Amino acid sequence: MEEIGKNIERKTTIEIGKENLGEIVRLCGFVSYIRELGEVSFFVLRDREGEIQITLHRNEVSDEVFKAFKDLNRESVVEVIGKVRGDERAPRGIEIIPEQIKILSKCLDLLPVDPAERKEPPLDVAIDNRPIDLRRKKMKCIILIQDAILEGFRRYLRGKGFVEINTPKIIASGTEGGAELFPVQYFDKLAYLAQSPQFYKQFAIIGGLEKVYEIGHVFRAEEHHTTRHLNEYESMDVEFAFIKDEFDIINLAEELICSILEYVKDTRNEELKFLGVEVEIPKRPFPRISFPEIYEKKEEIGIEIKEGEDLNAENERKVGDYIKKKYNHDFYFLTKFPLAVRPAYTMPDDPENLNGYSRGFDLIYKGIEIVTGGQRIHDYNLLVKAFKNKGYNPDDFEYYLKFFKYGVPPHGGFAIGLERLTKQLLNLPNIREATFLIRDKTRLVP
Ligand code: AMO
Repeated sequence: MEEIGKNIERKTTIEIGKENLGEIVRLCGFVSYIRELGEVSFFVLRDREGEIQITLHRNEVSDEVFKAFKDLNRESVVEVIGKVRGDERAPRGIEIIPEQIKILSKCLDLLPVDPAERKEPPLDVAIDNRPIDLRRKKMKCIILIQDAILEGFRRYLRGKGFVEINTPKIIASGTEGGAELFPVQYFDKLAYLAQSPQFYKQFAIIGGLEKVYEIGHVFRAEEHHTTRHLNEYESMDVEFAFIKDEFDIINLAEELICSILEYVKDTRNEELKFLGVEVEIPKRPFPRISFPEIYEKKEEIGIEIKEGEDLNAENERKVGDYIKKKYNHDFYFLTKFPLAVRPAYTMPDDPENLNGYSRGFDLIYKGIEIVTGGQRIHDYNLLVKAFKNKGYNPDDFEYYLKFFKYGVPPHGGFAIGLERLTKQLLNLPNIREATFLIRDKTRLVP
């Protein structure tokens, strides 16, 4: 009996269809449902892609197979070798008549989250038990769609000649300003976890790589406990050279976002349908609104803001409502941020004025910031001046600043927060629902 199926390659549930009728196949997965009805019993085997019914007619299966079936319990992991048969009553019109059932690992305890339950578990329970929670179809769909976002990002950029880089996540000093750094003891020195690959992607430009991207974890020691902040998240970074101004970057970001959404729509249609999400490919160009315009139109938009101030989360959403009403668009670029609210490396709109506007921008999607970017300063003297203007001691940033002495192409880029994009695309109320394993202020495990 052990020899049956030894040489059969494993198939997944979606790889088996009516075209396989009569074939012997080997399947592996979890037992998601068991039913015994006298002469006929069945169970449902679930793998990553879907489910299939395994049917046992008492007079068709051996005693050994029937005994193995009697030992099954829900969520145990099994291997089944059997014949594909048509049955219109089975969910996909096919069922498997088992010739061998092997329990690979038995489920020993009551599950903390029921994968078969359509009702959502409370978010805390789901997060605390994510390895099991991931067995729920909804959670799996979210992660599969997130995978398509990453693949769409890579495909578009590689198609445009971008090179993937990987940079250190243990760093000597912050890059984004502010105090959102996690300290780490690095032998006899104090180091930090990277809050962005910002300086390093710029180093790749200085090195002449011209167009680069990086997908990597970043760490933010933010105190915020909100529905859109994590303390560790996946940053999808882009940087490229020989730009005229920030609008070259904005145009690329826009095309990239559309391309990602198209890829998700093309490859994860089933999952989107399950989640009840219709992906609309946004019209280009996306609406753009500058800070000077925001200040000028604050009454029309319905927000309170002083000149030179950043938009807070509520105002970001209100501007989004205004744009939605005016242009019927879910996205908008917020351009010409005041330099005062952007990091020191940001190119001033007017290089003579370090207290005015910048060439930095954000992209807001359904009222939440998902992308930040801008043109960077590539002139050594201006860069040193900008760092001093922010109150930094240039000596502390010597390891970064010194490389700007050797000729640097005009450049810029942006970063997309993967979990934020996933959350907004799938209309999830909390970023934690768009994240496999979570690091937030209260969670260091699992
Ligand atoms: P910024 O700090 O705005 O920019 O981050 C870029 C994008 O990352 C996402 N994001 C977050 N997601 C989850 N939790 C958080 N705590 C969090 N903070 C930020 C957002 C945001 O738009 N170096 C620049 C990028 C650049 O200019 O290239 C930077 O890191 O989606």
